[in-house]
Amino acid sequence: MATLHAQIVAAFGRQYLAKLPDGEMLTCLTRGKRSDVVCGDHVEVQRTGDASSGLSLGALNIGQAVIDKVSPRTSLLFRSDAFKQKLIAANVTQIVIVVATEPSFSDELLARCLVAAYDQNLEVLIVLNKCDLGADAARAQLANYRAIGYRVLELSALEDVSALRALLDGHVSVLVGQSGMGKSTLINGLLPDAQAATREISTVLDSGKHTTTHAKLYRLNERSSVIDCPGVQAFGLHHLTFGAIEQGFTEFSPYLGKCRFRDCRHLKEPDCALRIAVSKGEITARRLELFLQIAANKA
Ligand SMILES: Nc1nc2c(ncn2[C@@H]2O[C@H](COP(=O)(O)OP(=O)(O)O)[C@@H](O)[C@H]2O)c(=O)[nH]1
Ligand SMILES: [Mg+2]
Ligand SMILES: [Zn+2]
Repeated sequence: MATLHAQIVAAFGRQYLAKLPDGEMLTCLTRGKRSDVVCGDHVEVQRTGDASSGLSLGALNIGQAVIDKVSPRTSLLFRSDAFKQKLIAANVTQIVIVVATEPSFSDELLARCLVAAYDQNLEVLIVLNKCDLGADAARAQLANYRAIGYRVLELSALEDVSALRALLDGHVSVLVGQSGMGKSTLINGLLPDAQAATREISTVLDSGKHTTTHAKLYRLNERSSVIDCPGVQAFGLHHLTFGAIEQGFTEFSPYLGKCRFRDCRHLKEPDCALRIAVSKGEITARRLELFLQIAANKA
């Protein structure tokens, strides 16, 4: 049987949905116990039967295939605790962290996402959604993130997503954030009607639920795609070293290595360059506090 190249566009348990270059979808299993395939992966597959033997998802009949090989990844976004890793998306070039004016969002989760993004060398965009509801409090919460150099885009997914569409161009982007922030609403606004079939498959996978239960990749144009993920409440960084977490707080970089002690943990040590920077107002107390919290409890 011929080897086909495909991209994983949805992962649900140990089953996957892969898309061939001509747009045809296949449901895929892995060989053996392999389960480390994730949305965004490029894979080699072989058909295992004719289309009529495949799964029937709603009105759509989809052929079956088996995944032989996962191509080397340019990036892998994942979270981890002491026991397991949870893969989020592969081969993305940009992370879009979605927060909203309400419900309130966790700035610790935001900081964790930023550290993970830095580790995988991803472009970062912070989207403040639901600005139709009044943005003052959330805008103030994000002011320091703008000050340290992150792009923050304010919008309302229900009104106009064109500014976001422009910033997704040329990227494989992944939308992450707590549930309820509006990720799926943003995706709906971004997708042209021509993608109704893709959306139909998504709906069937989620069995009509309003919450996103599986990561899904949508193609926006020939050079751009976007992955919608289930909401995350925790973003474990067990896999990162103390040093990697320090670097993920990008505004710390001028001060790293400048403490009196080379192994300074930035707690109570004398002549700690980070604590001095906080006392001078060059780093916010909240960011150092978030750093210490994450370094002490990575997961
Ligand atoms: N007012 C307002 N509500 C929004 C906006 N975007 C999303 N919502 C609502 O917020 C809720 C959660 O949206 P959803 O897209 O499911 O969030 P997700 O969990 O991040 O995918 C839904 O009731 C949406 O209608 C927005 O821009 N303005
Ligand atoms: Mg959702
Ligand atoms: Zn220090």
